[in-house]
Amino acid sequence: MTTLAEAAVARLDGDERVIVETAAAFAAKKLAPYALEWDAAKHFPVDELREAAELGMGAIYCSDEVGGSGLRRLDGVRIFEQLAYADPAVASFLSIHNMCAWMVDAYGTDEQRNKWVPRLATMETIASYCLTEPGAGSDAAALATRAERQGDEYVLTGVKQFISGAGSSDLYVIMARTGDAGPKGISTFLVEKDSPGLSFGAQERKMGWNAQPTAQVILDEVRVPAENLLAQKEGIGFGIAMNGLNGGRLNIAASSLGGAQAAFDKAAAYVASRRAFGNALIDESTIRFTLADMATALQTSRLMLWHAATALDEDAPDKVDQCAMAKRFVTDSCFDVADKALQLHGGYGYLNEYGIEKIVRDLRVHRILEGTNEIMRVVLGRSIAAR
Ligand code: FAD
Ligand code: 2MC
Repeated sequence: MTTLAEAAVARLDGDERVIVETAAAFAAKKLAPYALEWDAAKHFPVDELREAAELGMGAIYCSDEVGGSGLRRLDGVRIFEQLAYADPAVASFLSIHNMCAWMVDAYGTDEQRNKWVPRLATMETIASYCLTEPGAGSDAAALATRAERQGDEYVLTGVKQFISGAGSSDLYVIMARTGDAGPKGISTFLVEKDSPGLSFGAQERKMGWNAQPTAQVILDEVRVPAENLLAQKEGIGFGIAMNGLNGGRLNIAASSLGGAQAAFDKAAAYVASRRAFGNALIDESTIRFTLADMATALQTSRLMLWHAATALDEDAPDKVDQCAMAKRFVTDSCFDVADKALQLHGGYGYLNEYGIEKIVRDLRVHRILEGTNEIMRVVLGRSIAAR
């Protein structure tokens, strides 16, 4: 049987298909067999991430002139769907690293790009994105971390909350205040892990995303050379952070899609073999209707993501709206698909060994991070009201 996901891939042209199949083969061999083990052990698979980077997945849409893969956002969402089919938590971390790499490539000076992007592409340097603070989550422009210029250095003080990769990553892309209150007073800094004054909070104990660390990043008068101010320009950090998140939101949604597709495939196979009341469960019309709705939600999500990714590739005027809409719709719909897949497994879906409950746990947070789904509605609502 050809699934809708396989049919969508089969229609791609030669190069596009090779990219997707490469990601799928890597994920099936290097991630899928270990996903449950890494979740249980809270193991961050750095070696496998570096192997993914060897295949060009460390800097997917960075320019090839500085070591990136030079691919499109459209290729990116297809890659993250395949990786997440095996492990949404690992795929999502790689998506955050890619967001950071893109921010350096897109906004860095030539010196910054030449220094950092090649190492980010190989993942010799792994990066974390630091926007959220204890007192500023959805209202990100209210962030309080300060960066004071002192001679040829900046001194950073503050706390970043919920940072994915914290403690493991080598480079922290930090949004900090150099000016007045509000978005225009924010700048972006590249802070290396061994900087004196930089420390990390205790690892958070989480519902999902256990194959990657999450902790506070604590800055106590961390001195960084002025050359680490991204773009060598103060006051544009909020725009850099938001533009990074447009693509990040799509990749997180693609990770939801991959996870949900895996849950759907497991459920479809399960109800075909499970018998009750004298028949296979798949012969119940209500179960077929459920599967039909789940398949429709997956395909709608995929098409919406491809459309939004193309809007980003083309720098379309409505790209922010398209990304917000896709993030909201895909992460909600795919969570629902994964939850329905769990339900179709009955009590077995609740057991860890079936691999469904992990997917549900991992996908739940996609409705919260990289901008909550309420904030995605705020973004869209503002845009509709301004028309
Ligand atoms: P709040 O902003 O306090 O929101 C609480 C609730 O109020 C939410 O439901 C929200 O939607 C709602 N709400 C807020 N404002 C409005 C409004 N105007 N209208 C309607 N509803 C509203 N951040 C990083 O910077 N880097 C990371 O790597 C990172 N990784 C994360 C990993 C994990 C596992 C988690 C859980 C979070 C991570 N985050 C990261 C933080 C994440 O982006 C924030 O949790 C998220 O943006 C929400 O912020 P908050 O938790 O402070 O919630
Ligand atoms: N793309 C590009 N520019 C954007 C943008 C986007 N998505 N969103 C806002 N901007 C620009 C906006 O156009 C404006 O620019 P200008 O001054 O040139 O007009 C500027 O940023 C300020 O925007 P607003 O006036 O809308 O600012 P406000 O503070 O009212 O609201 C809001 C901003 C709510 C949209 C923003 O704070 C937000 O997205 N919050 C959610 C935070 C978030 O997503 N956190 C994720 C953390 S990372 C994470 O979770 C990981 C797992 C890595």
